[in-house]
Order: sequence, then C-alpha cells, then structure tokens
Amino acid sequence: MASGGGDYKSPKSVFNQVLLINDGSGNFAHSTSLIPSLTFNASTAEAVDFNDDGLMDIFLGGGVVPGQYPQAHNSMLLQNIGERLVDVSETLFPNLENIGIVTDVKWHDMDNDGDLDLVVAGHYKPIEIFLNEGQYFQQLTTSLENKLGWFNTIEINDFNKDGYPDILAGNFGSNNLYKVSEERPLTLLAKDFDSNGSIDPVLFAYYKNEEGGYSNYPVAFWGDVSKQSPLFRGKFNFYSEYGKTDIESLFTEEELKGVLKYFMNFDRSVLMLNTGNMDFEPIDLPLEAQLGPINDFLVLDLNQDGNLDIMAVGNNYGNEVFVGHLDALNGLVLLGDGSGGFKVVKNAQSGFNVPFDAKRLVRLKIGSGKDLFIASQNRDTLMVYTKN
Ligand SMILES: [Ca+2]
Ligand SMILES: [Ca+2]
Ligand SMILES: [Ca+2]
Ligand SMILES: [Ca+2]
Repeated sequence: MASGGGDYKSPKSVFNQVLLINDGSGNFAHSTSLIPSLTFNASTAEAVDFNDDGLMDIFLGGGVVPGQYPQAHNSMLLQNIGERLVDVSETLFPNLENIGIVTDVKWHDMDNDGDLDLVVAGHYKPIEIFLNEGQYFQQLTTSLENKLGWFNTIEINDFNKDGYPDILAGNFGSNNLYKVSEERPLTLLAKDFDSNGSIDPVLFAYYKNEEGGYSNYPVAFWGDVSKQSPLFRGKFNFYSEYGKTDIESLFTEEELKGVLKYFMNFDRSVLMLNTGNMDFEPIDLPLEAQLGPINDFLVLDLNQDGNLDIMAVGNNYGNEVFVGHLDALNGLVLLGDGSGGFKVVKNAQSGFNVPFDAKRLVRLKIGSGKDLFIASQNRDTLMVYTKN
C-alpha cells in the first residue's frame, strides 16, 4: 500500500510505507519486518514477480516531495529475497534515481521475450518503457520520448488485436487554454527564489503577444503569484504591468541561476498503438475524453462484441499547479472498434456518470456473478454502478 500526500505538515506516519499480509482467509496483518522502513510520499505501489522466482516483489513510485513541487522522491524496486524485501534500485535499476514524478506504472511483457517489463507514466515526462534484461533494466528508445505530458494513468492491452501490446494513456486532456505543442510547451520554472526553504514553482504558457507573435507568460493570476512569495509581490505595482510580463522580464538573470526547468508539450489522452517494431503511434481518444484530466481507466469488453472498450474517470479539484478546478469530465464509456478507434456512449445513454473529482475506478465481481463498477471521488461519495 503506497502512502503519502502533498502536504508537508501531515504527521510523519502518513508517509510510512505499509505492507499488509493476507493470511489467506481475508485477515490482514501489518508487517514491519518484511520491508525496510521507508518514509516518503509514494504515488503508487505495484506488486510483481519481476524476476520470476515465485516471490512477489514491489515497485514503489515516487511522488512529489512535499513543499518542493515539482521535485520527486526516487522511485524504488524492492526485491523479495525470501525473508524480506530489499531495495535493489541502485544495482538493477539506476534510472529510477532521475525518473521524476511517477503517477502510474504497469508491468507487462512489452518485447515478448517472456519476462515482465516496466511502463512508467508521470508528469513533465514521456511514457517510458524499461525492458527487463535479467541483470538490469534497459530503457527502450521510442518516438514517444519527445511527448512530455501530465500523464496520470496507463493501461496496457492489445486494442487492435495485432498481437502487440498497446499503451492507453490518460493525460491532462486537450481541452485547455494553453494549446501546447513541441514549439510552445508549458514551462515550469522551479527554484527556492526567496530562500525560505520551499520551492516556488512558476508555470508559463505561450499566448499571443501584442505584436502578433507568441510570448511565454505566467499562467497564474497576479494575486496567486504574489501570495506565493514576497519576492514576486515586490516586482509590480499594477496588474497591467504583470499582464505584460513574460518569462524573460519576470526574473533577473541572477534569479534564474540554478533554476530547474520542466516542460509539458503533449496534453492529449491517447491510445499509443504498437507499430510492431518497438515503436508507438499515438491516436487521440475522442473529444469527450479530452475535456479534463483522466485519472483512471478500466479496460474491458463491455458490450461483448470481442473488441476492448474503455471506462474512465477524471477531473482535478485540488491542484498543486495553479490551473484551478478542472471538472468538465463526467465519466466516460468508449466502445472500441477493434482497430484502435472508439465511439463515445453519452452519459445519459450509458447511465455512467461520475461528475466530481474522481480518482479511481475499479471492477468488483460479486457473488451473483454481477460486476460492480466503483468510482472513488476525492472528499466525496463512492459511486457504484452495475451493468444491466
Ligand atoms: Ca521475485
Ligand atoms: Ca520482456
Ligand atoms: Ca496492438
Ligand atoms: Ca466491446
């Protein structure tokens, strides 16, 4: 179980990673001897037997260091050596040290050589694939590497039935004001500008300037930026001044020394179709899937026509990044055509409607053989659906 949060004022115990052992009849006991003591903000935990020795190992994804956004904790691979789990990241998986904000991972045999490889999604990152080479994990170079997203969730499956695993990726959604591209990405500058011990992240986006070209302007309203730090407050007297400030004029050269830069240039939620030669071609999900950030998918054949379909939930109310309340998604049902295309089923027709800050979607089989679809919403009710 991954533990954590973005609030650095939380008690330290919130960040202790917890391993619960099931005794086989549904009773869970808290195990302290099996895992090393790990206290950090973990975003995801995936149990997997990556070395096929019959013992379940664990991958822990690193979330944001509280108060230091967008800096992330190292992700970690814990190998089960029988009596306990040991951190083998340094020897088997040195890339994990610089992997950044991880939001979701999936283990899948991507190169069809019989062992499980790791697919990683995160923020300010492309989708990355690490091939399991036995003694180490080797990053696969693909054409996806220039597509830096705010990816929240991934699923691996063969959507077009050609025998090659495809990657379904839930991203920020293209329905936003930033209109990002490789030439005009969102740019996040991060530094402790006022030296008070916490990072001050400032996000910039390209908008049309008065000359008809594009300039890289701060995204946040002046009030929010000045609340963040007295350094910013002191720079302007009028809103109109701030309105004309771009990335070059907001900071002095001195202030930009040692600044960390992060980019987001790809905002669409997509199906990345495997081309069969270890590369992928992103295909946009329908417009309805671009209305807001997608946080979780369920992949299944809903209408039993032999083609994989998608259910999804999303939105984001609590943002560490300045972009406000994102609530345009109402839950999605997409019927697959078996070749990578999808048809939207309207909420009124499907009956599936999850309009709030939805984080996870799971399927549970109950006694009668019926499926329950359960969506969790942050600080709100669980919503439960069944299929007629
Ligand atoms: Ca193992
Ligand atoms: Ca493999
Ligand atoms: Ca495929
Ligand atoms: Ca189907």
